[in-house]
Amino acid sequence: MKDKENSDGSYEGTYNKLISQEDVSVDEHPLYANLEKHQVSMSMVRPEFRPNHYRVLAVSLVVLAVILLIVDIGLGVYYNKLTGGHQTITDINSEVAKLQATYNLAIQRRDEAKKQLAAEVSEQQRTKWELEHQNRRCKDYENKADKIKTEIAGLKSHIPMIEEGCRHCLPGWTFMNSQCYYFAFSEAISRRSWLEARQFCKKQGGDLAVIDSTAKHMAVSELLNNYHDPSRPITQSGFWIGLRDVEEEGVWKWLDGRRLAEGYWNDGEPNNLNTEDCAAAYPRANPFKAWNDAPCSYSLKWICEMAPRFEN
Ligand code: 2F8
Ligand code: CA
Repeated sequence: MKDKENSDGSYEGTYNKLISQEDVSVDEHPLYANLEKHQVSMSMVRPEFRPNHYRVLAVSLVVLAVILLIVDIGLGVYYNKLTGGHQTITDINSEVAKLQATYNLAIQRRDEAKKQLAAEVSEQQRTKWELEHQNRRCKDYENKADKIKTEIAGLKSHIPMIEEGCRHCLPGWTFMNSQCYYFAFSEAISRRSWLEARQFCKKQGGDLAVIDSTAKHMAVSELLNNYHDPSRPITQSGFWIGLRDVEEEGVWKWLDGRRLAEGYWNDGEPNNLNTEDCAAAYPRANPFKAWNDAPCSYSLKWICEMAPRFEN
C-alpha cells in the first residue's frame, strides 16, 4: 500500500503501518506473512504526532477543566448574587412598604393639621370681626361720652346766664351780653315761618334777635352748637333772626331799620335761591360761616331777644 498524504497533512498509509507495527507482530499475523517487512522509524512520522503532543492535549484538557471549574464557580457566584439580589429586592420592598406606611401616616396627619388650621383660621377671623365690632362700639361710646362731656361743659357755662336769666329775664329765657334771649330748642315747639316766629317773640314782649356785634354772634353761635342735633338735616337746623332784604334785594336790614354792617354768611350766601329774603343762623363749627338766606315762608326754629328787667 502506497503512502497517501491527507489534506490535514497526515500520512494514512504510514499511520496504518505504524499501528501494524506496534500492535501486531508481523510474524504472527497471517496477513503479513508474505509482506515485506517494513522498517518504520519515528523519523518518518510528522512532528505534531509525536508522543509529547499527547501531553499538550492533556494540558489542554486540564486547562479546559480549569476553565469549566471557573465557569462553574462563576455561575455559582452569579446564582448567589441572584438569590442575594432577590433578598435585596425583598428588603427594598419591605422598606418601600414601611416608607409608604410612614408617608400615608404623614399625609393623614397633614390633612388633619390642615383641617385644624382651617378651623383655627375661621375662628381667628370671627375673633377679628368681633374685635373690630367691639372697637367700633368702643369708639361710639367714646364719641358719645365726649359729646356728653361737651354738653355738660356747655350747660355748666350757661348756669350763670340761666341764673341771671331767672333774675332779669322771663322763665325759659337766657341772659347773655346784657340781653335776654329765647332759643326755640324744645322739640315740643314746632318750626315756623319767619313771620310766625316774629309773632311768637312779640307776644312775649320781645322781637327776633338782632345780632349786631361779634360778641353777641359768638355767644349765640356757642349756644346753637351746644344744642345742635347732627341727625337733623342742615336745612332744618337754622334759627330765624331779625334780618331781611325784603325792601330791596341784597340790602340786608335789621328789624330796627339799620343796615347790616358785618354778616357771618356761609360760603356762597346769601344767594337768594328761589327768592330768599330772610336770614337764619345755623350751628357751624366755624361760627364765621353760620348764616344763610332762606325763603321767609320756610319753617325753622328762631331766636327772640328782649331787654332785661333790673329791679331797683
Ligand atoms: O346750598 C345752599 C342752599 O341750600 C339750600 O337749598 C338747597 C338752602 N335752602 C333752604 O335752606 C330752604 C339755600 O338757602 C342755600 O343757599
Ligand atoms: Ca340761601
